[in-house]
Amino acid sequence: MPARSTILVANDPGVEADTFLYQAAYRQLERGRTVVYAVFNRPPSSVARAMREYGFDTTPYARQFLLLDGYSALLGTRDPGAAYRLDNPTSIDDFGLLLETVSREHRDAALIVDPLSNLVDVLSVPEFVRKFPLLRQTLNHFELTVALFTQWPYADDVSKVFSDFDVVIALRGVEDRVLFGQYFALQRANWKPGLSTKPQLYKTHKPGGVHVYVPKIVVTGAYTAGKTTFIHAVSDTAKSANFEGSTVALDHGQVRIDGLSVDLFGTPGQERFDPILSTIAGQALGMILMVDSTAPETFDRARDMLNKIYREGLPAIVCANKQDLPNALSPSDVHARLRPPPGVQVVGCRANDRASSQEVLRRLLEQVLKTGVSA
Ligand SMILES: Nc1nc2c(ncn2[C@@H]2O[C@H](COP(=O)(O)OP(=O)(O)OP(=O)(O)O)[C@@H](O)[C@H]2O)c(=O)[nH]1
Ligand SMILES: [Mg+2]
Repeated sequence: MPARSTILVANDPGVEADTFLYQAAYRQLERGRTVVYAVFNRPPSSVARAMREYGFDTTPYARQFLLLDGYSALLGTRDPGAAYRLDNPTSIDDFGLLLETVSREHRDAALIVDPLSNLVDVLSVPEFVRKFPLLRQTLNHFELTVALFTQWPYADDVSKVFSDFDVVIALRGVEDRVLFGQYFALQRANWKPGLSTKPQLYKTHKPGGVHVYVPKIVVTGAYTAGKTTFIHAVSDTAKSANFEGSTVALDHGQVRIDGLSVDLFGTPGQERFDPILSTIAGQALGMILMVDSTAPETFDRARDMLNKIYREGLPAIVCANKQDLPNALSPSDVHARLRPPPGVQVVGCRANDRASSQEVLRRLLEQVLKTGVSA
């Protein structure tokens, strides 16, 4: 991002957005930058508290983290934790003047405005639209501005002000009567015309912050190939329904890796469960085929399972498992015998080793992200 960029995070009501601001603020603190966090709709000290829950503890950065209180004056109170106080939170002009002062005192600070739309709510859309350009100039004094805008169904069109920002990121909900998912999409970045991303589902974690959400990766393969072992090795929490050591329903694991939050679903390997295979694998965003590299007699069965789930374009990887055993075939030998579809790589792995299993998952997730985790 070029210096002095302004980013607008525009969310639909009900879609979690705070975490994006907390995470942005924290990353700036980590880089040694001063962060001015202007908050309009709740007590400023609650921001630091909420950030801590997400794992973004601001205490070590007390001198760099400055809260601007645009809330308390409305209640006639004072927040002792705030460095600045806006005495008239309903005045966009006063806010601009205060920001002028702040930016003079803290050159090259990052500014967070949580939420900018609060000024629309206390003014009116036409007045906000008329007065915003002046405030916009003040934002240029900051090294970076991240402003949140919650898009209530306003009577007038407020999106005109969006074009004054360098970057617009939309946060939307995936709805089917109830909200069951949320996604973000980069709509525009001024310095790179034409750049926009596919919608990415996300989840927020306490602690952890915003993670791109990959709701379904399916792990399949023949009986005893190592699917359950793999899922338990990479997952933070995993559940399996096993009977005498073999999976009878499915394995489910939740993984957090490299800023991603991934749900893994393992299929049983026994043939008697094949009728439910396509149900488990339906709508998968990627698949891992586990094969036991020491048991080439199972490869026909493995290929059969792959064919039941694989469709053209689905990110997929073959895991040549049990590489620690002396009689294991090498990944290239497994490839030669298994003959997976073009573009499906075979990688070696030891499912009982966390790092090795994570490596396989990473390779697959790279492909999944290229394809997009679309809502
Ligand atoms: N040496 C070695 N053993 C492994 C490895 N991965 C799995 N195993 C062993 O292989 C056996 C079967 O592993 P599971 O993870 O239960 O296999 P599965 O694919 O879930 O089997 P089903 O659910 O019955 O289809 C277990 O005894 C594991 O400990 C590995 O990388 N190396
Ligand atoms: Mg199993």
